[in-house]
Formats: sequence, C-alpha cells, structure tokens
Amino acid sequence: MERTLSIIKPDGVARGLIGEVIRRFEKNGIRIVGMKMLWMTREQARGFYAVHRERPFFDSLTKFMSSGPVVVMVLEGENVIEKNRRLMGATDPSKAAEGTIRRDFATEIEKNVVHGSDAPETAAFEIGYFFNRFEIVA
Ligand code: FUP
Repeated sequence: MERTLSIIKPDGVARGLIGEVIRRFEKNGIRIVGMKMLWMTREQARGFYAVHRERPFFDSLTKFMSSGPVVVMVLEGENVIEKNRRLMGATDPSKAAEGTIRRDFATEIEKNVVHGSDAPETAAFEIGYFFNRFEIVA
C-alpha cells in the first residue's frame, strides 16, 4: 500500500472540477484517506515547491498556487503514485495522453489543474507538509 499527495490547483477549483477529479480517483480504485481545502500563502507555496526554487517558472508558479483555494488530498492504493500520475497526464497538457485529467481540462503548462507527488520521498515530504497523523484516516 502506497500513499501520495494530490492537489486540485486554484484553476481546477475555480473551474468547478473538484467533483470530476475526485470521481476519476474513485472510479479508478484510489482511496481518499485525507482531504481539506486551503488557500496557501506565497510563503507556503514557495516551501511546497522548494525543489523548483532555481527554475525560471518558480515565481510565476508560486504566485499562481497562492492565487486561490486548493483541495489537498492524501490518496492511498497499490502503486498509487504512478497510478495518479497516469490519471493526471504529462505536465504539459498538449503532451498529455488522451483521457487524462490534464489533457481533458488544462490548456497551459502552469495552470494544469492537478498536482501529484512523483516519488515515495516527495510523497512523504508533501503529505507531511499539509497533514498531521490525526488528519489521515487509517
Ligand atoms: P509535475 O510533477 O507534472 O507537476 O511537474 P513538475 O514537478 O516538473 O512541475 C511542477 C509545476 O511547475 C507544474 F505542474 C507546472 C509548473 N511548470 C511550469 O510552469 N513550467 C514548466 O516549464 C514546468 C513546470
């Protein structure tokens, strides 16, 4: 059993895609074991994306991620990190496979509707960034 962090980004929330994203998780046998809505400060967004701090898109990305409410979720399932990444599709929606969340709903690389951890170590860091152990159901 594996866990991963999912975020429905400000564009996804603003466009009314919360239900659609959750529906896809549930339909694909992914269990939601933690969930909340929050509005990140710029500092929280910077901390979350610290690995990208040297990248040219860092300022724009952290501004976007703190521009409105997001839904953060802890997902659980077998191989759920990869499974979630497959459901999301490639970072750049124009390169994302058909039927993926990003292909179906996103139009630009920055505002790409969802985030998902990319490895067990990043999943552990990202889950701990938003959730304490009492906020994750066993
Ligand atoms: P992903 O793991 O698919 O979310 O992608 P990355 O970790 O590589 O990038 C994190 C976020 O940075 C992306 F979701 C969107 C943003 N980004 C850009 O805005 N421009 C880029 O060229 C790459 C990423």
